[in-house]
Amino acid sequence: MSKRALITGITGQDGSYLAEHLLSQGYQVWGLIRGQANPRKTRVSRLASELEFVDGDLMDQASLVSAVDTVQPDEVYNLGAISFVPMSWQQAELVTEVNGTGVLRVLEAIRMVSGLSMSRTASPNGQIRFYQASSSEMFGKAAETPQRETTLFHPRSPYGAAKAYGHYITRNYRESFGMYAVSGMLFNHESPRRGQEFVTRKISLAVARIKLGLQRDLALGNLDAVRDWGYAGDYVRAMHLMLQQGEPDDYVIGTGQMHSVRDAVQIAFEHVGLDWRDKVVIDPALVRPAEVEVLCADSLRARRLLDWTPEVDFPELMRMMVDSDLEHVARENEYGHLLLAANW
Ligand code: NDP
Ligand code: GDR
Repeated sequence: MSKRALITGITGQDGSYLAEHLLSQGYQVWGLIRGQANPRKTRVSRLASELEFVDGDLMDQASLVSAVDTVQPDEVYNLGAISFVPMSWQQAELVTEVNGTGVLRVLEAIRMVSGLSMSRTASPNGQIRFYQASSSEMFGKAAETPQRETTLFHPRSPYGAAKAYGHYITRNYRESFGMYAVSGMLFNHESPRRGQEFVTRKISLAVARIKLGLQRDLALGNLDAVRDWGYAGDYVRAMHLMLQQGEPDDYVIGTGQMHSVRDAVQIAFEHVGLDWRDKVVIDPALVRPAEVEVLCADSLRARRLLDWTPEVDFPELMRMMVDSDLEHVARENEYGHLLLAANW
């Protein structure tokens, strides 16, 4: 019998790649959809014949219990979140509710549907396995680089602090109720499906528009920020592998390669034969109140124990995103803005 997976955050970048990966592995996949007529549902429309949907919201406990009860999943992947870090200073309470308490609500839904309590903990077989989308933002201003599973957290945003809560409560439910509950501490991962507010996609889209004469320049914040950027398609394989192990545990996932925002800009502009220095302007309003300067993963443990390796490197990833946006922008220019809005 094929396994059943429930994914929160199905309309996001990772949700779509994970759904594709699980379907290719023979899973039956359900996506949690929130809101009335969520317009982002169209983003997974090309999978519509294979995917199933169930209503629910990370803000609403009863809807999560109902979703888990309806789907009776073998695996739950909690990818739903407000994922844009700057928004977490503007709506700190909401971000804490969705990204922090929301994790607790999914764990509680699994606990209730599985009938677990302080006197009845999970047996190793037949239990619902849970994946939490933890983040390198929890490391923040880390005391060591690269960061590994044992590196202390020092979150620099309400987003990072909420993710740290989600991380700890996942571990706590593992230890309290014997649940197979794990966190993937994933470093930045990108793709042509990345939201347009994130820096790599903002760059690839601007480069395409500038190349096609539709935009004059690109405003950015801190060009010195350094990240370990990988490809989302590689990272969803790691999520799945984490739920296939004998014992539940948390893993750091990244490439181990560091690049600055300036590097990203340079690679993208060079790819279309332009000099970035003529096109990039600095907007101080885009600099964050507390920046995460450097992140780099030591994912040796995942490579060894999960047998996971990333396949796409950063220059290749940036070029892939620029090529994809050149196509989208050309079509947008021809047919109007609707196409780019539904760009994947
Ligand atoms: P996206 O921003 O692309 O997607 C976020 C998803 O969360 C959307 O499907 C959105 O659905 C959903 N969502 C938002 N609020 C709620 C809610 N109240 N209830 C249910 N669903 C909700 O994120 P990514 O795909 O990039 O990231 C996936 C997860 O991984 C996130 O938790 C993110 O924080 C985490 N992460 C991401 C990294 C990255 O580099 N991409 C790195 C490390 C962690 P809707 O259509 O309803 O808005
Ligand atoms: P991040 O990704 O905050 O690391 O979170 P983002 O792409 O937004 O920023 C990366 C770095 O680039 C700098 N930067 C800019 N960022 C944006 N968005 N726009 C700009 O104009 C700009 N100029 C410079 C930022 O200051 C930052 O240092 C992502 C999200 O996916 C999170 O959900 C996830 O948890 C982490 O990655 C790991």
